[in-house]
Amino acid sequence: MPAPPGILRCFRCSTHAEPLPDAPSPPAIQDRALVIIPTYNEAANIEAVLDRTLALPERIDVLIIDDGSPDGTAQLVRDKQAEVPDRIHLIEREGKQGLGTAYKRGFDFALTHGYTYICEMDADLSHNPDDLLNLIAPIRSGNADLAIGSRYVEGVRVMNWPLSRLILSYGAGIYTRAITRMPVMDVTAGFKCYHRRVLEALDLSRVKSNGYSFQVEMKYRAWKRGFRLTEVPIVFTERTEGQSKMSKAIVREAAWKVWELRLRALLRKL
Ligand SMILES: Nc1nc2c(ncn2[C@@H]2O[C@H](COP(=O)(O)OP(=O)(O)OP(=O)(O)O)[C@@H](O)[C@H]2O)c(=O)[nH]1
Ligand SMILES: [Mg+2]
Repeated sequence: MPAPPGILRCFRCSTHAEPLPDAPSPPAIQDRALVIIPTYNEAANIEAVLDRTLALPERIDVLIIDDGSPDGTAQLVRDKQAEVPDRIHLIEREGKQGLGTAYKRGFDFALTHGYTYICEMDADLSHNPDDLLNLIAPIRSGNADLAIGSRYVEGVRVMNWPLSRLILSYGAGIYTRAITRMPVMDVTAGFKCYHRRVLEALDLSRVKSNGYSFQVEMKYRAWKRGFRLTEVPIVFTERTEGQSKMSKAIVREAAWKVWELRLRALLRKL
């Protein structure tokens, strides 16, 4: 039988193989966690987010993906990086390119650097860094492959949102569940933890959505591939500093994307 790529038949005998001396070595997979935080103009929040995450009782490394924030977010990250260089990573991109491409860049980094638990979190403190431990726990124990920090299990847990925003978000869940049958209450949630096997299994080049629909699409693709999703209750607090990047275009993208995903699944072209 021919040796798999990167493997050479042993020259001493024909029964066992040894690695090619110059074959690229796979990333060392360790029991390590990374939280990916995309930022655009989060100077008012980023230091607190970093401090609180790095102070957690379990080690979670941080990757910031900053899109050239004019308010100097990246410089604040670099300053903090000088204090704790081994825990903070920073990727700077030119210009605002959207959440979806930021996360895909982050996933790529996490996989090539051997992280096992790969989380997503916003930088505006709507997501409480303390909850990261509750998101990682079911993945580490093997009870789930993707944990979702959910505003809509065990009641509704959203602080300081106008009713219109709550109706939009909760309504998005009803709409998405009706079309896709995906059994998730908080479909647009962006506070999550993946086991690396989920990201390795999904073909991320097929994920084209960029706003809220990125969050819906990733959950849908993971669920369709048979991965186990679990919702962990969290309290979500509206940002008090900085500005929201929510727009009508983001809502429109999410509304039609759900139909596209369902149709692709039916045609087996997901
Ligand atoms: N790198 C990068 N980060 C972004 C971009 N757009 C938003 N973000 C970040 O993504 C996270 C979520 O964005 P928010 O503006 O809080 O959007 P939201 O949470 O949907 O809206 P609010 O609830 O109104 O705050 C924050 O950490 C933002 O700084 C982008 O284009 N590029
Ligand atoms: Mg926010």
